[in-house]
Order: sequence, then C-alpha cells, then structure tokens
Amino acid sequence: MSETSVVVVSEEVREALAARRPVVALESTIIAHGLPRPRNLAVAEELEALVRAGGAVPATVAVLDGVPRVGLDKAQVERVAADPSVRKLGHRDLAPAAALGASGATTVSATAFLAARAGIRVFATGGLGGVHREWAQAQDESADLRLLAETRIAVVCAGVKSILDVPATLQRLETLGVGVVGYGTDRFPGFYLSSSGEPVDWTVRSPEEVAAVLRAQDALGGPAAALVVANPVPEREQLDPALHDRVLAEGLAECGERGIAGQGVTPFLLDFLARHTDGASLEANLAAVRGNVRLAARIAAAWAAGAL
Ligand code: PSU
Ligand code: MN
Repeated sequence: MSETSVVVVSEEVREALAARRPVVALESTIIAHGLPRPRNLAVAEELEALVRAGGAVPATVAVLDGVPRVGLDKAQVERVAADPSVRKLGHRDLAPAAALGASGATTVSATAFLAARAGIRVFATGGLGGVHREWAQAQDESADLRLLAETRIAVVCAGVKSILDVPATLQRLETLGVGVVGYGTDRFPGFYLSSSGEPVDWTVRSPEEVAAVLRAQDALGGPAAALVVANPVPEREQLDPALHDRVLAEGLAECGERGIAGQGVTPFLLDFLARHTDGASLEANLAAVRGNVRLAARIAAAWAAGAL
C-alpha cells in the first residue's frame, strides 16, 4: 500500500498545500485527554477558528477507525472530543492502531510524524512532553523528544509542561539536536508560567525570523530535526507561580501514591492542577495554546510567502 492510501489528508488541507497556502497542524491529545469535557470541544473548534482568522488552514490530526487523518471535519472533531474510547496515540502506536482499526487522539510525536509526512511545516500545541521529574526511578521521558529529533517541523509551544523536569528536558533537546528559539524572550517559557527561569540561546522577534530560520535549515541541508518555537503565555494570563508550585507538589505526591505510570501521568497531573487551582491552571493552559495557535498561523503565512 502506498503512504497516501494509508494516511488521509483532507481535501481542504491538500489543496492548500498544493497551492502553497499556509497550513497549521494541530494535535488532538490535548483535546481528548488534556482538557475536561465538554469544554474540550469548544476549545478544539476555537483553535481551528483562530488558525482560520490568521489566514491559514487548520489540520487537526487524529486516527479514526484505523485511518490516520490530517485535517478533520466537524463531526470528526466532535468524535475526538466526546468519545471516551478514543485512545492516546504516540507515534509508536500508529501502526497497531491502523492495523487493528482503533481510534485515538495523537500526541505531539504522532501529530508531528503525520503532519510532516503530509508536507506541513508548522504545528501548534500547548506544551511539549519531556523528561519527567522522577526520571531516575521510572525513566519516563516523553516520546515527543526523540521523534522531534528526526522530524523537520516547527513546533510552536509554551515550552514543555511545567510538571516535567525542565532543565533535564532542555538538556535532552540539546543532545538530540532539536533547535530551540525563544519567541520575544531570552527565557524558556514555563507552560502555565511565562518563564521557567531557564535561559534559551536564541531569541526571535517576528514570524518572518522564524520562517528565515526554517529556510536556513533547509539551505544548510539539515539538521532534519524540529525547531521548537517557545512562545510564553503573557504574564497577566499566567498561573500564580506560588500556587503552581504548591499544587504541583501535591499532584506529584498523589501520582506517586496512586502508582500512576506511563501514558496516564501527564493527563492525571494536568487534571489534578485544574481541579486544585479552581480552574486557574486550565485558563493559563488555554491562554498559552491560543497564543501558540495565533503565532503558528502567522509563521505559516511567512513560510508560505517565501515558498512562492
Ligand atoms: N499540551 C497541552 N496539553 C496536553 C498536551 C500538550 O497543553 O495534553 C499533550 C501532547 O499531546 C503531548 C502529550 O504530546 O501531552 C505528552 O504526553 P506524554 O508525557 O505521555 O508523552
Ligand atoms: Mn510518558
């Protein structure tokens, strides 16, 4: 079977790519497993609308009945948001899901994999996965990192989730050769927080500069890795840092006591924070994602303009 018959790219996304119009890939794990129902559906629709308002075509990625899809229609987005049997799929899960006819939302790793193969260069999410704080016990490092090391796509995110070991994740990104640029900042963002306190080596200040970095990467012939565009949540919309630190410590302790492991860790901690901050972490998460999606549309436009 040819690759095109396995992965279905929606007509709208295919036409936009063929005409070199801007396209932004969106992941679906944040919708199915990162946000509470039923608000998750409203958010999924809002994110697609934000991409359109920015002059780009949204390409939400998911696997439905074994078919990996790049670009979903309204009913398909609704299914991802509402159906509790929708699994969480990293890139290693794509083949079994396809073979067994399963349905699942795609993480950053699976979304980047499918989007890049469809020819999409810009992808927006909330925060990347990374090295978990208990790495020494559990060796839990998100598959996002290794996949990004071998996938040429720009990922606009608010850094990596602050539930992680941020310095260790930055070190892994360096080792893996994944480029990291701060958008309008010399500090790596902290997902719910505007700053993680860690420095970044490069600062870019416009969508055109990001597109220029991508073009330089191609002109150089590599590396064939992702570019992480780290875009901080505005300070007025961030979670209160003291509240963040306190509730996160409680969440990590409970995660350990309950023996939650593997794919369940990240959704558990995101949900714990939302419940124990009266929804404030959710608002900060959404503010970050919205900002990333808006910026991604502008980057996709700058990228498409140069490709003419
Ligand atoms: N960003 C968010 N919420 C999320 C995620 C990102 O604001 O739920 C998802 C992404 O799909 C990412 C995943 O790939 O969390 C990481 O999960 P894990 O740590 O199990 O690899
Ligand atoms: Mn993990």
